[in-house]
Amino acid sequence: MTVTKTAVYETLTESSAAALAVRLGLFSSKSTLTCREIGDGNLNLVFHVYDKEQKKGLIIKQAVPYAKVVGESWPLSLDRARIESSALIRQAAHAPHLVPQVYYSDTELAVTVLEDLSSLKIARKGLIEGKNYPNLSRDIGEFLGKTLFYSSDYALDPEVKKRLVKQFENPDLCDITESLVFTDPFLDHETNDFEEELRDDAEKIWADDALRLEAAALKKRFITSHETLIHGDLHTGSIFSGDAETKVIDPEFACFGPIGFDIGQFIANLLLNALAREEAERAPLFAHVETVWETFSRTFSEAWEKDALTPYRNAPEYLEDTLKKAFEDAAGFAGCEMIRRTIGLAHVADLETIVPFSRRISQKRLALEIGSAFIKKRKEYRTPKDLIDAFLEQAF
Ligand code: SR1
Ligand code: MG
Repeated sequence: MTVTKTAVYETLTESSAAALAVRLGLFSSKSTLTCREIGDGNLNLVFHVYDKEQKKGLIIKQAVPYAKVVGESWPLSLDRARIESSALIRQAAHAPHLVPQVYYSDTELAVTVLEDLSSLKIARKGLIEGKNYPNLSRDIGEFLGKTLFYSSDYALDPEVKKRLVKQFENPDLCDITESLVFTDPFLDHETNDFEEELRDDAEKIWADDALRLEAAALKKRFITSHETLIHGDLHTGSIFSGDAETKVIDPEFACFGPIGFDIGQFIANLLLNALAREEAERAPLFAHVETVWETFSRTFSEAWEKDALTPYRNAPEYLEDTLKKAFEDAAGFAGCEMIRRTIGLAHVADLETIVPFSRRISQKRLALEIGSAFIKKRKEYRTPKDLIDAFLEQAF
């Protein structure tokens, strides 16, 4: 992997992206390339460059200096490209089979060149089509167990950890999460976006002082708890899945944060998909919720027993406490994610594609109720089964 600095930032086009790939020596100048902009996310340009003869492709991802989903009125630092490639490299050190390879990155052009994963599908899309991806939660649990342990204080020399916290300072993208996940959905804010039919439900949230207080406590935890390097945006749109493979992409929101954050976001997005499905089709999602926690806690515990520093390694009660707190946090963060994906700025296709409209509204209403219960009752929950029971209590 090379990191270079070019002179000037300019937004790539399909032809300049293909030319860049040739200039970098990733394709021969004689190859006939196709290049398409395929980005359907909220923030970046994504180009798929493909050589039909060699059957070889790659992805060029470029950050633009504003949030694409809103427009140029929301400026955003290009530094997220550096954060993303650095996070991918750290994650690859512990879970190389679960992240795309980085071929090249350029901090000035805000470009990352990545392995082509187009033989796989974005997990959210597959789950909406009814695919169940049997390995999904086991792979994500392993990814989380390894990446969250090996960037934590339990594994890192304190000096190294302090340097890493600085390296991964990500104020612009953390601000998005702080506002869109923890703040705006809990008050009558202009960024919120929901159907008029949900106004009473939104107002109920805005008037619920106990809920708002707990959401504030979770926000404070996200901001102040620098436990480990988190992915920061681990929803099912940040995962490529196939029958046998899983790859976690897009860690541009990476920062030091609480261990439970990624776990909670992943679980919330599984449950949002479950809400979109008929009851008879939900069991695989519930199984994923159980498996991701079991695999995460087993992988994290094994790494702890093998590699935790003194004095943590010989303190099994400390490991137990750490996992208990991570679970409680995960339940609360999952609740915030379910609420913000329903009435906040950034929605999810799982809920948006529910038909007919009346069912979409009733399922969104359930998402708000389940999310609120997760936030308020998170300290009572001990196992994934408790989360599923809380879901079923509302969704039956
Ligand atoms: C303005 S960005 C909106 C959302 O898209 C990203 O994927 C994050 O989830 C963010 O909150
Ligand atoms: Mg993303």
